[in-house]
Amino acid sequence: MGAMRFRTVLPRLPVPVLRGRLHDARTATVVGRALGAVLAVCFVTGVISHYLQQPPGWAANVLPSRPVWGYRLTQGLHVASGIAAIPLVLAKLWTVYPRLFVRPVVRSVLHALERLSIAVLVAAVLLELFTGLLDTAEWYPWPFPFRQVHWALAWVVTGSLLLHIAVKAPVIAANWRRAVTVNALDGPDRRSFLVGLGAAVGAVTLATVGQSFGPFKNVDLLAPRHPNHGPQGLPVRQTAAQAGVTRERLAGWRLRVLGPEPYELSLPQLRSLEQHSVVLPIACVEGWSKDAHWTGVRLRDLLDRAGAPHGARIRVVSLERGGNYGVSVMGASYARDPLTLLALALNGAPLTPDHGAPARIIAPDRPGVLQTKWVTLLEVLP
Ligand SMILES: Nc1nc2c(c(=O)[nH]1)N[C@H]1C(S)=C(S)[C@@H](COP(=O)(O)O)O[C@H]1N2
Ligand SMILES: [Mo]
Repeated sequence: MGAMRFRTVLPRLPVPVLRGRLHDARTATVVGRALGAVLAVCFVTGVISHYLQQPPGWAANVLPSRPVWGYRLTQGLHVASGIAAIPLVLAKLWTVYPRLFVRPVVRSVLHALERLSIAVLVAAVLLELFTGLLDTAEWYPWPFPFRQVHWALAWVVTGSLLLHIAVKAPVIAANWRRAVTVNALDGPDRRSFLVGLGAAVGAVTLATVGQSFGPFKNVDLLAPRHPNHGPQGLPVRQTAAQAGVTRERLAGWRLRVLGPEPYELSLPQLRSLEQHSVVLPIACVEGWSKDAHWTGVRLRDLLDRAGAPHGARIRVVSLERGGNYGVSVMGASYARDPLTLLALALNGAPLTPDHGAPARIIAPDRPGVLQTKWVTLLEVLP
């Protein structure tokens, strides 16, 4: 009896009937392949970012330190493609959402599995883009660790996306090219939709990419960082005060180098060593980056003096206690690179406390989080 009533009520639910060209398979295919391309770039650059930041043991010493702008480019692309994916995902969902209301809800086991995989894909991709976008603004209003969850979700998105593409392959293939027989009504509505979507993608990209791409820095209206804002012409993510690095803690600073022949240096002693100047970017995982002039002592000179073997990895320890950035490990390819400095000066002036005074690491082709500030100890690892 109850079931009967239910059955008669169901069809009267206000189910939207949206069958126009904006919701057809051709539009879904055109938007979907643009989204697929953008997500592929985002995934590949994200994997690069992950392994540069946390290299697996075998890779630690062989990661390339060239080109010096490599990470700057891949991370810039990662954040830009992630941002571009947001309007594309929304447009894709809008195009296909009438399919949410197809009846019967499930036709078969296979159909149920397909719907389930799409639910997983949609949930994962929305959460992935949302957490990534908020990370660019350093905003973490959730109880889980960002990096691990963002990494795991990337695989969920990629797996369910590949499954989705496989299931839809016939539909995608059939709609890849524009139908030859275009009826008189076909065209303008779809074209305006796609042009509008392209404009939205262009607008969010233009308004944010300036945080890493100099020529657009004056229009980075939506970017959380402006590359010119900050002391000494370089942004600062975490100030000395925020890191708990106080004047008292910096007083009496010395650099300790632990290796086969350990030694200590005061700041004047460090300044009396051979100084080198390099132009290298800081490239933050959050998507901003900026070139700067750095002057200091070559890390490899400091390591040679401690009798470090050429293949050794180095642990770099900051005065900063706690937090995620106080210690970094550097593989041999970076440590031996002539461009890698223990920098004492930035853009022609001694480092300010916010930039890691008196000494910080700057190395080519490395994520910003590993460019440790307020360095007090270099330890040659066995
Ligand atoms: N000790 C220490 N080193 C650090 C940081 C930090 O917070 N503490 N920030 C890192 C990050 S995330 C980046 S991008 C670069 C530049 O950060 P800054 O903007 O805080 O100077 O320095 C890195 N080195
Ligand atoms: Mo960073």
